[in-house]
Amino acid sequence: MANYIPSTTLVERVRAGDMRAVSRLISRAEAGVAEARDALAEIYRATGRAHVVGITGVPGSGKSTLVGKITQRLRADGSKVGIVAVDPSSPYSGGAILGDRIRMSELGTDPGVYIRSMATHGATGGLARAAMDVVDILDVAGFDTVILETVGVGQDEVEIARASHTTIVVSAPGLGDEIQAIKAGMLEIADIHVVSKCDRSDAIRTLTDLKSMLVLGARGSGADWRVPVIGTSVVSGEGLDELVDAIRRHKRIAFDTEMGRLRQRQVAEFRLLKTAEAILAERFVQQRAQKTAEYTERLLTRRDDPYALASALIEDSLKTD
Ligand SMILES: Nc1nc2c(ncn2[C@@H]2O[C@H](COP(=O)(O)OP(=O)(O)OP(=O)(O)O)[C@@H](O)[C@H]2O)c(=O)[nH]1
Ligand SMILES: [Mg+2]
Repeated sequence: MANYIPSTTLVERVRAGDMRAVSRLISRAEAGVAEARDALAEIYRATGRAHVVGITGVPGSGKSTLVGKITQRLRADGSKVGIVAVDPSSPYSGGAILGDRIRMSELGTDPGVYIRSMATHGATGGLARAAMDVVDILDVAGFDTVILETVGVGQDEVEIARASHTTIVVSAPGLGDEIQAIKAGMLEIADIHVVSKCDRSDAIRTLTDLKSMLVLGARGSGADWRVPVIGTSVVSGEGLDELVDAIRRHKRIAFDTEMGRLRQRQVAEFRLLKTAEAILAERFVQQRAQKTAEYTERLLTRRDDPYALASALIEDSLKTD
């Protein structure tokens, strides 16, 4: 390609806040382009400034709508906000978010806001790996806050929301199960709990159920932080300032306390393991084809057992780089 700009060249432009370079490098990170690996290594070393906020909750709980409201409030002091939505059905497109079109399209033309949707199946070599690379790029590009929205259905998605400084778990009334967070294993991971749609009369029940579950579980809070449960409504505006205030307060916990450092250590470990998994899986997929037919034959004729052959297949894929 004549006009292919090497990824390492893009890094300088990303650092300068060139959004075209940001988009290009993000696409390469998402696709797992090998050529981008050195560039992403350089990016990683330059990270550490942005406040990364994970937000998760079952589909339709109001995550994207909240992200829009949070973003507007964070923008008030000039902070730049990057949004990464890990969800193919996420209604972010061209800066517009359904349910709040007018105000979000204002955000969409705001150069201080960058919205990127990642398809869960588009990322080669691991969703977690790709999502965290994208967060890094936005960090280095100068976004003060990077919000990572993942739909709380699979373990992977929930884990990604946890790989942040501050995790928000959204529950909503009227979605069948009263406390969806329990079912999805999300109760314990929250630094901030939100019950959205508090303009609905059935929200009270969701709020009280969640609060009593938290008392029973008594988890997540430490000496420095007590996990708040915040009721919000984008209709009345209730709780939105309180939520943004909690995010800002938790940022200080994340950056300035032992609890925060411990958390970042867990995130680093998660990242190391997820990246290793992604590399392993990638190599395995690339290499296995060569021996698959031969090993299948050996399995079929019962010359070898499936465990021995599978191990051999893995060994083969690790030998070559
Ligand atoms: N009444 C009411 N409806 C809300 C509120 N917040 C969001 N909604 C509605 O809830 C629906 C889902 O909102 P989204 O923000 O798309 O939810 P989401 O969690 O991002 O959904 P997915 O990305 O599909 O998982 C939309 O129809 C919103 O308009 C609220 O505070 N009150
Ligand atoms: Mg959404």
